[in-house]
Amino acid sequence: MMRLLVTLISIVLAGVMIRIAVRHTIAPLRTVDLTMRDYTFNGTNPTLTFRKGDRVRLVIRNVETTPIRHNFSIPGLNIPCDREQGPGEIRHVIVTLTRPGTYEYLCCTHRGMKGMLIVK
Ligand SMILES: [Cu+2]
Repeated sequence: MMRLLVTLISIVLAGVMIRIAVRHTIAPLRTVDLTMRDYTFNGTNPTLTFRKGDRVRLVIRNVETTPIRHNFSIPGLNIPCDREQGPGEIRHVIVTLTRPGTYEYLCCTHRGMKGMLIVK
């Protein structure tokens, strides 16, 4: 009887542990490509929309056909300007979006080369 009780309690505890583990599972990494060309991101400076908690990998690529250099940053998310990227160079930025809000992504080198990133 006692052994049965211990077994039942163990099963219930295991279920609770599994439920807690699932709830705290890290969100999958979502990859977003940003190309830099003609002083724009992806040609249109698109608004990028995410949900709170999303983990995002930004793949930022300079695809200019002339020797124009760009430099990516998201000041509001503490993603600083880095060294300038020449044509063909790629920078990866991985960020977890923990705070809802509207943020600006931009090129540090060229004023007006920017778009919005929204976390809902
Ligand atoms: Cu630029």
